[in-house]
Amino acid sequence: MSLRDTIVALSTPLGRGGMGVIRLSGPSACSIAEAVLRFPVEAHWKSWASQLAYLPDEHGATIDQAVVSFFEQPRSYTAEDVVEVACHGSPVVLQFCLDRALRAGARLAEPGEFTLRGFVNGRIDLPQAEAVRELIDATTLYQARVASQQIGGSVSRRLRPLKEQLLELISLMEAGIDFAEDDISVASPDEVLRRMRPIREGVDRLVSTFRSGRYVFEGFTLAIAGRPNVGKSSLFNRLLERDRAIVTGIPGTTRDTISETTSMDGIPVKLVDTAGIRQSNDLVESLGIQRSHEAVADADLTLLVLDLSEPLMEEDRTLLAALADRRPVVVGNKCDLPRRLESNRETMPVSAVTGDGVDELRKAILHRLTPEGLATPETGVITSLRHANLLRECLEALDSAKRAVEFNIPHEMLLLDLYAALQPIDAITGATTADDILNRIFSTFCIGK
Ligand SMILES: Nc1nc2c(ncn2[C@@H]2O[C@H](COP(=O)(O)OP(=O)(O)OP(=O)(O)O)[C@@H](O)[C@H]2O)c(=O)[nH]1
Ligand SMILES: [Mg+2]
Repeated sequence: MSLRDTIVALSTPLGRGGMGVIRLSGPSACSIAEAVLRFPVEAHWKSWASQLAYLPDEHGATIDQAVVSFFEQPRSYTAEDVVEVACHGSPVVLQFCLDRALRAGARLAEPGEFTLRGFVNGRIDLPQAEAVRELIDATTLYQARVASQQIGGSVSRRLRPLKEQLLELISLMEAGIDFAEDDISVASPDEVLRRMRPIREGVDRLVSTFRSGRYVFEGFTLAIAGRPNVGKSSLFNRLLERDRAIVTGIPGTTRDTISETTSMDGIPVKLVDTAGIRQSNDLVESLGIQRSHEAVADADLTLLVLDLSEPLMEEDRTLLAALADRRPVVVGNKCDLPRRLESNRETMPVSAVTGDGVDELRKAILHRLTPEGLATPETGVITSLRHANLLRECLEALDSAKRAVEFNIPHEMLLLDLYAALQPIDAITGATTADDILNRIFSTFCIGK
């Protein structure tokens, strides 16, 4: 794939619509647009301005009117000349316009190539480019907000000062080794440790945002479990805000697991209603109960539902014990009825029928999953597994560097660890060159003045 030629693509979805936009990017964007379109007066390419044009067929008859916008390099999405042709959104017209552009010398863009060019031309960095896709794929406004912050550079903004500190430390150590005879004092172990600490803390803090960052995009699975008739399906419907599952007063109503997706505070949640768990001789019911156990095992979090209007039963006790190590959120349902269950403070009283306590329950669920609170988009959140893994690699290397200092291992070896810590950061923000380090040594240490 050459990045020199001029590419073209339909930038709006295929199909009929009020408008459709065809985007050209590359050195011949303007001349190709001139070959495809007819301008009433001569085309004038003023950056960040629009002009009217006509799309003629082979015989010169007008097919459509278009508004043509021009973005002169480097102030464009790709940092190349970009021309956007906004026609009416008719698939045949748009296809015709696209074909004409191809015949005039443009190449059909590969998926994501406009953004790739923005990255290759240094307009945006890798996390920003990756976030463009997350923004387009966003299914909740909260996701869009987080992605948009990342397009604005929130990840790099948080990484940059850490990388800066790491580079300072590396330069300091390199200088100590390379220019030892020039009276450059070698950094003391305490000094090295003192400089390493804030870097490690910063990277660690960023990695910890991944937990909630992951939930932002992938959402989480919430299983609702309990013995029969405690109101699991009623609670499922209440959380879903519609009557999806069958509710009756007959224990054993739900036979199979049912799942539906909703959102809590902009986070996608897959809710799973399960069959009430008890000893059963009925084949169908016991198969359903088997599935309940599987649903609980697969879930990120389980709501264990009790019935406050009845004393605690043997089945409740068994479930409380069986699920204890999964730390379920224990819910006391039917709090609207006279109370006959002594529960501890951890049990959240709710009523699936009146809705009492449901808001608090939602909060408790989110709090349980992201105890540090949902990272606000402003603070910068790591949402990509790739970034999280790279940052973990960086932490490991920093830990190994710390051990090297503590064991008084020679600086040459320690430097290897520091470079190993720098590499994954580079893989996110873009590479550091030998010049970056040399320049730093020469500028901050005034060697060879
Ligand atoms: N008063 C009151 N009744 C409730 C409440 N929640 C559920 N019920 C009633 O309890 C009965 C059982 O409700 P379901 O939601 O079907 O219970 P379940 O846990 O799904 O039962 P199985 O599917 O059989 O395991 C129904 O008659 C509901 O109307 C509540 O908060 N208050
Ligand atoms: Mg049910």
